[in-house]
Amino acid sequence: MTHATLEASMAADRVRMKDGPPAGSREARALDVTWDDPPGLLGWFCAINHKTIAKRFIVTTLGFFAAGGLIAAVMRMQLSRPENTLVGPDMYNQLFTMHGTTMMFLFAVPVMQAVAIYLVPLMVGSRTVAFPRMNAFAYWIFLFGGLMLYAAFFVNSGPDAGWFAYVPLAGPDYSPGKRVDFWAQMITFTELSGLIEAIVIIATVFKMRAPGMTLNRMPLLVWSNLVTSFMVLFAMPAVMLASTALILDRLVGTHFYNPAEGGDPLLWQHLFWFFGHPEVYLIFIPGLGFLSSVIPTFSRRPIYGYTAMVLSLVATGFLAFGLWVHHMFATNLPELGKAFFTAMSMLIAIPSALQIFCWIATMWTGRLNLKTPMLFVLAFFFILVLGGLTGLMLGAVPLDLQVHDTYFVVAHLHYVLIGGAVFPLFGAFYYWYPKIKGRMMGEALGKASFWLMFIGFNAAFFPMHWLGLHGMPRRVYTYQAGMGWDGMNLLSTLGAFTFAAGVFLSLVNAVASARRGAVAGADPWGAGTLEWSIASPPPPCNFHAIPTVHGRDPLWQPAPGGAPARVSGLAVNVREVLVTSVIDALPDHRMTSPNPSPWPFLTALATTVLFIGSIFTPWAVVWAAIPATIATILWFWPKHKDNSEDLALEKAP
Ligand code: HEM
Ligand SMILES: [Cu+2]
Repeated sequence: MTHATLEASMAADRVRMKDGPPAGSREARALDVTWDDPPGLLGWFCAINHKTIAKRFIVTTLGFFAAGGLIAAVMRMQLSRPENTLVGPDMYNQLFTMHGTTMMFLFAVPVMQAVAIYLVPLMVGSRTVAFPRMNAFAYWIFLFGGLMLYAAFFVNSGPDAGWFAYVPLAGPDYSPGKRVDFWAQMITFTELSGLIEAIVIIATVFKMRAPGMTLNRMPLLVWSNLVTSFMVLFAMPAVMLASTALILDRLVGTHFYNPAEGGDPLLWQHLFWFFGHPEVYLIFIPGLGFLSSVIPTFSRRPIYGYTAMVLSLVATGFLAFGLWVHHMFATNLPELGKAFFTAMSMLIAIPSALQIFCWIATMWTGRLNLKTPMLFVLAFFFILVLGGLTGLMLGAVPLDLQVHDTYFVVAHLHYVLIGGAVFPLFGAFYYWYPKIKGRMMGEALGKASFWLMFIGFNAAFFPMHWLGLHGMPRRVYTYQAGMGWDGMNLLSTLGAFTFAAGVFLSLVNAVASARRGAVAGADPWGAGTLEWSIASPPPPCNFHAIPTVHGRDPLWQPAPGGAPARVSGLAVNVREVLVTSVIDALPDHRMTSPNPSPWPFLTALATTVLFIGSIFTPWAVVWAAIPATIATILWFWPKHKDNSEDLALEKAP
């Protein structure tokens, strides 16, 4: 049956066709047509399927990872020997600012959200995310915000005040020109995207879970994304407020950060780190979720200590907001306050340690299967424990004052970020690639890539501890010969290139496997969560029949005799979804999910014009608000077809 005849027969049936159909049947085909993105170039801009958006999002964030990595390579080349002249001080300032900003704002947090947008609906047994159009909008503004930053960089207007943009350095007096304005607007922009994605994820997790998936049966990865999303809701507004106040100081002469007029530069640091410290956990907690998905599968047993794991995820989320002052020990704050923040910084080690013990218990009592995803996950233990130890050291005021702004800190932050996020993320790619692409990634290449990354990483960053303890400051474009720093710097550069070679090998692996990898079945690893119950790659509607859930690992605990294994009764030729209750996931009501639309894209375009224009004149906010408003109204304009579908569904056919 062709698309056209199928659509015609669907229209004739109105909404009488119901789902729960066997794969390959006419109903199943109809579901795919209903949920697929529209074809053609125009359809490309209208796409709202969560998997389409997530794939674009993942590719975009990985593109930024590559860009940030290239910048790091240039920095490491510059630092490989003393008194090098590859780049000058001005360029170097832009480089480390662009590197930090790219990695933190354009790669690490968004990539985790992007993966969540792909996986969460599959793991909770839903056909889509809540608010699919908002989801598409969030992707477009993220893309435009990131491109705006790089456009500025390529015309030599790259921001140069550090990824933390401390005032007064970033203020109007010390940073004239447009460089910091681009930074501030890009921050507001990407964080807006982050906020929207957080809301999309929270609503999906709370209301779209398959019947039976009570909160205490939810996969740990879904829990970790839920905790992360709540943290985003509290952390992002702080930095958006800070960057908006910054651009107001710079553009229209307000005095938020100007002490001469009653402002306070320390306000910047408080707002920034109130966001900046939790941000590290926004990167790290989804990483924990990846571990909790991969470890049970490759230990061939359910996770040990599920409840303890959930509670410690939640505890980590809360505690993360009580530590921000450990980034400000070198400022003139009261000593008692600093002592409190030292204690809090130590405290957060407890829930992390608890998780580590649970994973070890899982592996210990299971049967280990050392495939590539597992290797990346095991690297986490080694790297993160080292990073955690130096973190505890830095959390203590006296040591922090000693090594403040030296390479010791650079070593620490990379151990935590790369150990806590990049290695688990690569493990996750190897693990879910067969689901996304329908083919396996090469094991041999994967292992080679892993070892290059692991050895290269340690060679690149371990020496930095030593350099920091021997006094090498961070954020300097060069250093004099005869300081004794040459050898370690050269080693670090060689290590960085080895690491990059490992990353490149994984890229080659991914591209090659997309065509030539072994065909993966629905569940190549023998895993227990719902996404493995459907075809690889998943059909546009995810689940031809919405499953019901009877345990924590649904595929390992199938429906007991007599219990229903799936839901039926949803229409197949309308985007109808089942909404369930928050705690027990009992069926609540049916709802139609929005159809594809070009307006999220066009609204994002109008918003971008507003933001870029406002870098040059405050009037842009006024004028560009007009197209933005029109686009938003058209986005929500009711369509005759949608209305008649809703009405037809209300009359039970
Ligand atoms: C191949 C991998 C990487 C290399 C070789 C590398 C290298 C560097 C170097 C040399 C610096 C210090 C710049 C200076 O103080 O002079 C730096 C800073 C930094 N890196 Fe990386 N990095 C890598 C990956 C990452 C990743 C994955 C992240 C985050 C997820 C990250 C986040 C940061 C941050 C936040 C800074 C501080 C920037 C600043 O001081 O403004 N890096 N990196
Ligand atoms: Cu911190």
